[in-house]
Parts: sequence; C-alpha cells; structure tokens
Amino acid sequence: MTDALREAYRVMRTIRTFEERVRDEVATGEIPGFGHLHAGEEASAAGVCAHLDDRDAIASTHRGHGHCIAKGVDVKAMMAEIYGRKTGSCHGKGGSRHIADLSNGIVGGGPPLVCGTALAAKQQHTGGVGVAFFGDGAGNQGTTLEALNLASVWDLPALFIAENTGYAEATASAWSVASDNIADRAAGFGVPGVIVDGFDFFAVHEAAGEAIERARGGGGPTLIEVKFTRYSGQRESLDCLKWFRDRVTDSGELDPNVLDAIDAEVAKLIEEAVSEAKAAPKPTKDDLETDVYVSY
Ligand SMILES: Cc1ncc(C[n+]2csc(CCOP(=O)(O)OP(=O)(O)O)c2C)c(N)n1
Repeated sequence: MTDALREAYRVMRTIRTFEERVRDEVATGEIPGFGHLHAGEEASAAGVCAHLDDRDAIASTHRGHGHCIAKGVDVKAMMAEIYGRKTGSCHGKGGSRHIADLSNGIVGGGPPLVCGTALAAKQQHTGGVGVAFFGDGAGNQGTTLEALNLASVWDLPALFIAENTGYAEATASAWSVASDNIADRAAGFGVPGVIVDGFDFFAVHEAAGEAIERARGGGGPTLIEVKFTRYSGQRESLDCLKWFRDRVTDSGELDPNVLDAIDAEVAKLIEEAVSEAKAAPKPTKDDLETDVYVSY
C-alpha cells in the first residue's frame, strides 16, 4: 500500500512539475504551438490510470500531458515531442496536442476511439478496458453521446471520464451545459453515472476501481464525472497534491521526507528532459513523408 501511495504521489508530482515547466518554456517562445495544461487535474489522471495496465488503452484530449504521464508514456520523449524533436514520442510531428498514439486534439474525438479499443478487447477476450478522458465542453459533442450509446448497446468494457472544470476553456458550463451534472446524462443511456471530487485522489481511485472491475468482468461501461476547478496560484487550498500530502502524512502512512525526496527526483528528471530535448535534432525535410501512413 505504501508503494502504491508513493507511486500515486510521484505520478501527480511529475505531471505538475512537467506542466509548470512546459508553461515556462512556452513563454520563452522556444516551443512551437500550444501547450494546454492539465495541472490541477492530476488526481483524475493518476486515480484512474493507477488501475490500468498494458491491456488497456486511453484516449486523451488536447490537454493530454497528464493522462499520458499517468499511463506511463516516457517523460523525456514527451518533452522532446513538445519541442518538436526527432527523439519525441511522435518523432516531433505531433507536438503537445498529439503527444501519444491515441491522444487527439479534436474535442469529443476520444470517446468513439475508445469504443473501438474496447470492442477489440471484448472480441479478443484480453480483459482490457478503454478509457476516454474528456472535458465538460466535449460532453456536449454528438460524438461523446453517440459513443456512450454505442458502448451501452454493445456492453463494452469502457470508461468515460468527464473532467468537469466548470469551463470549456473560457466558456462557463453554467452557460453552455444543459444539465447540472454530466453524470446525470448516463441514465439516458442505461449506464451508471458517478460523481467524484476531483481534488481527492482517493475518491477518484475508488470510483475508477469499481468501474474498471465491472468493465473487466463484462459489466459494461460507466460514466464518471470528476468535478474540480483547474489549479492556479490563487486556489492552492484546492490543490490535489497538497490534499494528498496532508492526508498521507497526517495519517502516518508516508513520511514527509519520502515525499520531499520524490519532489527532488522529479525536479531532476524534468530538468534533464528539457536539456535533452533542447539538444536533440529536429526532423528534417527527409522526414516529411514518413509516418504519414501506418504499415500493417
Ligand atoms: C471538434 C472541435 N471543436 C472545437 C475545437 C476548439 N476547442 C479547443 S479546446 C475547446 C474547449 C473544450 O472544452 P472542454 O472539453 O471542457 O475541455 P477544456 O479545454 O476545458 O479542458 C474547443 C471548443 C476543437 N479542438 N475541436
């Protein structure tokens, strides 16, 4: 259990440090394109992905760094990708928004993809699940609602994780979402809908664990709505990392020194990731036509 707690903290700390560094590096103008941040939502990525293994696939969003780190994508390759380098996880051709295989920049693009991976897992009896993370804005997309319907009709081993920050980028949900809770929409598809506190790693972990166990056992899909406010300097009391640290040190489950050591290791890793990314070569003209089609 202690190992699992240490690992959960390491994942959340890595996401936070990685993203704070990406934010700073974007400001220097050295990184091409956007860098949409997931900071503040770490408990969602870490709480869900802690249950996943190589059988499972996730689809993320334009805000995908956190989900990729939690699923185990190499941090140095991700940083190199954000820098557009050949050593990046997509050979420098994807950048921040398209950092991993199933990550994508189309709002609402992930849920249908996950129906595909979940259907494959079901047909091939791998025991795998497909997990789609999406924002409250994407919860209004037809693709998301169609995917929920399909997952229910086909009884797919799929999870739909609605990360509700109250805003679709700058558009308030109160103004654009026609229900108080995205989880309530699950009832319309005959799927269980659960709401959890996004600042609480343990709440996310428990809800995701139940849903994943049900999905692996043939019990079909679940929609989990993770509610939070995106992290910023003014809302430090609502920080899932601080919340986690207080809880595990107050209970005596982990020593503060252990957590400080993880902070230092992660800081070193991110520093190396940035300097290695900056030193790595960029794709050349010869790379232009490679990776366009997948060869089977
Ligand atoms: C199909 C599509 N429509 C519009 C956009 C432009 N866009 C990028 S992010 C965004 C808001 C998405 O809101 P939400 O799903 O809540 O994610 P958040 O960025 O708030 O985490 C929009 C409309 C897009 N990328 N894809």
